[in-house]
Amino acid sequence: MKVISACTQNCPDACSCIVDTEKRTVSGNPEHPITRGVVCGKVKNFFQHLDSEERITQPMQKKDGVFAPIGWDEALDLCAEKLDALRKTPEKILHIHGHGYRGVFAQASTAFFEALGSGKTKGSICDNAGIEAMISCCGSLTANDPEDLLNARRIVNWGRDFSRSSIHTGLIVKEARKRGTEVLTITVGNDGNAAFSDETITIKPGTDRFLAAAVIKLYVESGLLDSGVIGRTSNWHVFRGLVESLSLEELCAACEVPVEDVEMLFDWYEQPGAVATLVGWGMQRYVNGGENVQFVASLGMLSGHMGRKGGGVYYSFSSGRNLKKWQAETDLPVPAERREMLLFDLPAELRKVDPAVEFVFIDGINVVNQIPDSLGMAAGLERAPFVVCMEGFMNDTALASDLVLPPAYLFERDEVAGSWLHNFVQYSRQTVETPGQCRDIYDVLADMGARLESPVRFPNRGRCISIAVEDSGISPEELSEKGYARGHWPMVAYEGMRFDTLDRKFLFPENLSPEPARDPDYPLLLLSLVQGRHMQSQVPETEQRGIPTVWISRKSPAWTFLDMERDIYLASPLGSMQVRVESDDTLHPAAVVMRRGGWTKFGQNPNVIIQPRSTDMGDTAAYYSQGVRLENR
Ligand SMILES: Nc1nc2c(c(=O)[nH]1)N[C@H]1C(S)=C(S)[C@@H](COP(=O)(O)OP(=O)(O)OC[C@H]3O[C@@H](n4cnc5c(=O)[nH]c(N)nc54)[C@H](O)[C@@H]3O)O[C@H]1N2
Ligand SMILES: Nc1nc2c(c(=O)[nH]1)N[C@H]1C(S)=C(S)[C@@H](COP(=O)(O)OP(=O)(O)OC[C@H]3O[C@@H](n4cnc5c(=O)[nH]c(N)nc54)[C@H](O)[C@@H]3O)O[C@H]1N2
Ligand SMILES: [Mo]
Repeated sequence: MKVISACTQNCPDACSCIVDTEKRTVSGNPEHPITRGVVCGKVKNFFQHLDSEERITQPMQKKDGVFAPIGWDEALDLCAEKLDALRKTPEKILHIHGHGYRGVFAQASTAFFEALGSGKTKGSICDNAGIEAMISCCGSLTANDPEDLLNARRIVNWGRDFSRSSIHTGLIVKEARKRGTEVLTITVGNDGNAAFSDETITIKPGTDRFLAAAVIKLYVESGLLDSGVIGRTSNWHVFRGLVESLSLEELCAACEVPVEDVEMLFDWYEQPGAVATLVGWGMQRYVNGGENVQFVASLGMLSGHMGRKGGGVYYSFSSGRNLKKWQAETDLPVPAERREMLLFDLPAELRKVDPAVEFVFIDGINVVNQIPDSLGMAAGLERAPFVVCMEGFMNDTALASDLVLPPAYLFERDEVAGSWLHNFVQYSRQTVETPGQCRDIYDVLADMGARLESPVRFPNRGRCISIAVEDSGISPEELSEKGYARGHWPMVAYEGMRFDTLDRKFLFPENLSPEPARDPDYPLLLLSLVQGRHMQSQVPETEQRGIPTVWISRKSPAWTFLDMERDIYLASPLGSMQVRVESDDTLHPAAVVMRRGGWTKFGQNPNVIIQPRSTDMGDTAAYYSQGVRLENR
């Protein structure tokens, strides 16, 4: 049987899927305007993941370092007993929640621990720096509809990878190109964008703000600025002063882009016709990541392309913007204050908090694997008396937990989820049976909540959905029948350059930070980029054998002195790991690329050597500012 469902993974594209329940295969829904009949590798093969022999299908408890099966009743009673004992000191409970699965029922753990008033994490390991940057300029987080890219005369792509993490944006871009749209990509290299681009500019990692500022400088000098556009900005005189104080040569040197390429980029923005600007998530994973995004957005604005058809600056939307939270309807009051710990710096936070954390609940995140300083994180969980995680594989986080509860995954549970790329809401229908004793986390937490001395109760599932869609204009019936429904947002964001700031005008950044001084012992930057075939760390164990590969350019200083016949290590001040080195001459010479997601237990996890570092905005992990070196041993 073929059933329409949808992907709820942590990916902007949020695809409408057709599941063949007998063959256990997935294809893209051809009717869906964004999915366009295509799903990516990670979803196409999702049943291999679901049906894997590596999957945990019953609750497991660790005793004396060894995991053994435990019944659900016993497991949930144990949790309830421990939570009851901490009910008067909820700060000793810590909820660590990630976006590993998205949607209305995915809010269950957040609602549950909010009702208890437990500690929680703040900041982000994903996209907050860019979000804060966009909000600082525009007053809100929104963009033109992705289908409006078809109206662009030119598209400037600042670091999205159309071949891996932005497949469906890539499909629209491909169609736009057939209709005559031209595409320029700005990248650090090692991406699959060449096939989608007419021009490519290679940039030094983490320095997009200087390139954007250089083009803005050319605008100021050209006298071609539009006074109507300037009138829609609030601090032009300050920004102009900042730009005039900068030298073009120094800006070009800082981003290592030749002045001819800066002039070409200026022409791309300046020639007649609408220009759409795409902003990737890679450029904000640096200590000045927020500023990088602010300057790119400022260029999109100043060149007159925001608030118009075929133009705009695309970062992302909130995937929840069409779906209201149902948390308020749990029957317990929401506490005014909760203890918060920085997610990207959790190993240090856990060491210093007083009183110490005694109960940790983890879901939707492989936290030991995916945050910086993985070994520090594992040690932090080791010190906590009781750690529970909702996880279907014996990954780094499960290994560090005392109790592992097996969840129902995508296609095994009902969900309603939005997207951070497009405006459709999808109904992710359960299409196959849940294996073994796996359970949906909403049911698990409702069950756990009922066992507490002072119970936590959720609204029923139907009520959760009706609350979720009630303000969106989406009918639950349409959603259920068709599998998706469009949320009501304008095709053009900030039409007429009316922003969501207080004065409705665009606010420029007022500071351009120089690149931070780097430790000369670690001269290369480690870029731990996404892999195309898998979702973050959800990688089969069988694909994690051997020594992991890194890529560098043959122009990299490391290429000249490394002896490829001997063992090679990738080292940071935090530690080192053995790697194999391959060449990729599209890469900037300062970069070392390792595809992220490998596990610590297989020696494949870059986060073992990545130090916790914050971006300038949004308390986000600045993974790509990690200095490293390659050495023979
Ligand atoms: N070195 C380095 N590390 C990074 C980054 C980087 O650039 N460099 N970037 C990061 C980014 S962008 C992100 S978003 C984070 C992602 O980090 P994580 O959120 O840890 O991502 P995943 O590895 O996909 O883990 C998601 C978890 O959710 C669980 N899960 C999936 N579906 C369901 C479900 O339906 N129900 C339940 N209960 N659980 C489910 C899976 O079992 C999995 O363990 O990692 C960050 N880590
Ligand atoms: N297949 C697959 N798809 C995914 C995911 C996955 O794990 N697998 N994860 C999802 C998630 S949670 C996220 S956040 C997104 C991440 O999506 P991306 O942001 O695309 O992924 P990253 O690997 O963080 O960033 C990589 C891109 O940024 C470019 N880049 C890096 N540094 C710079 C820079 O300084 N300047 C410029 N101009 N470009 C730079 C790289 O060349 C590369 O193309 O992908 C989502 N989609
Ligand atoms: Mo992410």
